[in-house]
Amino acid sequence: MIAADRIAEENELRLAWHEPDLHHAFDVITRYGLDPDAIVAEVARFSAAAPSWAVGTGGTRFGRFPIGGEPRTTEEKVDDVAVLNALTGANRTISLHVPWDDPADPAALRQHALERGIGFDAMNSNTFQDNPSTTNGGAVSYKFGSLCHTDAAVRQAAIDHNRRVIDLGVKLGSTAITVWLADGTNHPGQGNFRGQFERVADGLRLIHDHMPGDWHLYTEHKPYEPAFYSSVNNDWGSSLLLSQAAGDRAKCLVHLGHHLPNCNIEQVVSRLAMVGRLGGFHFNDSKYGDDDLTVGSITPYQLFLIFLELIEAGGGSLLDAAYMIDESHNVKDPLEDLIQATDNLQHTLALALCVDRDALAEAQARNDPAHCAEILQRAFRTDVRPLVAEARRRNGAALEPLAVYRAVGYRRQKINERGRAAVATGL
Ligand code: RM4
Ligand code: MN
Repeated sequence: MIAADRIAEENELRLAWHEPDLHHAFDVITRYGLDPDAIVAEVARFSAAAPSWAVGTGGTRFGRFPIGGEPRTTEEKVDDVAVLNALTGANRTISLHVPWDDPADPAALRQHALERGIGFDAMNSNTFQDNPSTTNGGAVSYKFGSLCHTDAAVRQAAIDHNRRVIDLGVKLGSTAITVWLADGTNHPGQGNFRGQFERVADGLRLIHDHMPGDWHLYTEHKPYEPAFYSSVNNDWGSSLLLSQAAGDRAKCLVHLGHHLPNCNIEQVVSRLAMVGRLGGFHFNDSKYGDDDLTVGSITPYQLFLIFLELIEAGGGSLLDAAYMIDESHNVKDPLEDLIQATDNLQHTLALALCVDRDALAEAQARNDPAHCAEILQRAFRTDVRPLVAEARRRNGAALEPLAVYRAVGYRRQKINERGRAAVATGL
């Protein structure tokens, strides 16, 4: 762990410039007629789960370049997330992926996390790979799909796996399961669109009905990959139909890289929120497809507009949903990338909170697009960095998280402790 007083000590060194910067930012936002303190409080309230599979390096099908000192167990993944959260104050939960995470003693894992101030976010099931623990001991294969499969025995294995993931999540104190399926086809004519969809809907309903009353199920869509002709849950329309078929406590999850090019994602957010079916979010960024790049690094204005819709959906404060970062860190230190992703999320949330929504509604009613644009631009061009730093400081986290991460030499310590060859489970 990184001790709280070490972080306070680092913050102390930066107060000489933080305080005047913050004072200036407060003046600017007060001049907008908005409450800067409320913006800081809202940013401080925000938290995005860290996925357990992203504390190790990712890779492509061409190779993987492990950084060293990666977590060897789920407990060690929790340790890394606890360090991330100590620095950002905004990653208070971890999202597990089963069977990449398959704890032998869930109660002990829960206690381990509790002692480090980390909770368990949505659980993720995996029926996109064959693993003895998900295929009824290797009796079936997901090569031709899981819940969509033509063979009832395969569908049953996939349902059983999802139910086991829920049971494990209950023991850990999680309250949600995210179902992302690789189900689809690679060749025209290979499968029947309607038959596949109806079988997935039936399976999701059975999984949904296994959940305790306070749980939610999130359907996560993706247009292609690994299926390259058709995916069963390919877009937000299909995801909405599937969540409606699954049951009352099923909602849709929007993953930013899972849309066809040029999709108006902020409008998708508005539609799903309008019908009360927006439940989860996976953040990352992309230039070409599902690139899993750092949040806000490629299309920051789109992210700003998305946050604006999430605030609209929440009636002025951020919509209550399961927020998670879903990236693949191929060349950066995974923790450094997660620090930057979280900072970008906090930053963009603050920018969106700088939009004068009353003035915007008024300008929209007057049909004044130029003034609407001025309102958005004024917010987007505001320097909110001191507000974000202040939100972190109020959470006991670091004014400059990446600098502190480097100053304490966390990666070096972990390479010594866990070994240069330690590689985390995941993709
Ligand atoms: C998928 C999807 C899921 C994630 C896996 C690893 O593309 O984003 O959310 O669980 O990747
Ligand atoms: Mn995802």
